Amino acid sequence: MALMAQKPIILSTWDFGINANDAGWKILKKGGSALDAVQAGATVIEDDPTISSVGYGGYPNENGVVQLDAAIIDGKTGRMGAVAAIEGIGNPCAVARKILEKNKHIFLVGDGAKSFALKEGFKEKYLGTQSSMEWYAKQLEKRDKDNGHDTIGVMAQDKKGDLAVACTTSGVSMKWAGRVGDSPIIGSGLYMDGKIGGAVGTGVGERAIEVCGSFAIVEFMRNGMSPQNACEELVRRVVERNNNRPEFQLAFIALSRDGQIGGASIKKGFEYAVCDGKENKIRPGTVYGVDFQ
Ligand code: SD4
Repeated sequence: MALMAQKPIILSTWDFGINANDAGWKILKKGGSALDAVQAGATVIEDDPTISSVGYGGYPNENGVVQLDAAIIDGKTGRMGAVAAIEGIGNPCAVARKILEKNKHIFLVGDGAKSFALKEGFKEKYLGTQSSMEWYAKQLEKRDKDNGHDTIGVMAQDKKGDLAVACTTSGVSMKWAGRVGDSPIIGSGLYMDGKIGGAVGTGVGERAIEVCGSFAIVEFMRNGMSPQNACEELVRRVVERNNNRPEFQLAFIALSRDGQIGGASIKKGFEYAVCDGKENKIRPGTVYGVDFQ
């Protein structure tokens, strides 16, 4: 059953989505824009060193270097910005927002993204923490066994009814240097059409890229599906594409222009936080694949 929501609303992936929603809600309740709200939600998670999959303290790649991916889309103007494999900048979502504002390019990667950020006044920062580097040292001994991932994806609708989406991540842990996941790829990790709604994903990005996951969900909604049904349909497609035996997690949440929300995942354990001002609460996504754990 589709879950109805009221304007304004903000929803974010995983349990730490509660903190992202709190930060975004401060903006929404004052009549601020969905775009500012989703950026604020992403930023608070990037800045938290205890969240090991996003921003400062995020999972390093196989060389022990933190390379971050982020993107943001404004449903009101249709503008977007994204960065991938950016090093030494703790707030990649804010860099993506700058790109959106310049409205010349959409996607900057690696060194170019970093130089752009420095030119725009962002400060260089070492993104490792004691605990992330201890974790890395342990991973070197058991390479390929761990596949940690937990992207923050935030979507909001403001009082005026405008929509926005952002996501930010350090990507899958121990990824190859230069690997780009779904999170900064428009249409894969996130998508927003201001007239229809948006979607944002989390999990193993390669599997989301293969199906243009977020774009597909928005197209399902355009064709009349509720956000919940659209997320489930996409998850079903991914399950089928992987011989009906996926051993990875992939999850999406969606928000429609008329304020409905939904969320679905392949495996158990996915949850998302929804804040409508009355409460900021965790909900489980529906599960469509087989749980192998
Ligand atoms: C990626 N999708 O880089 C991201 C990682 C992630 O929840 O979501 N984690 O593939």
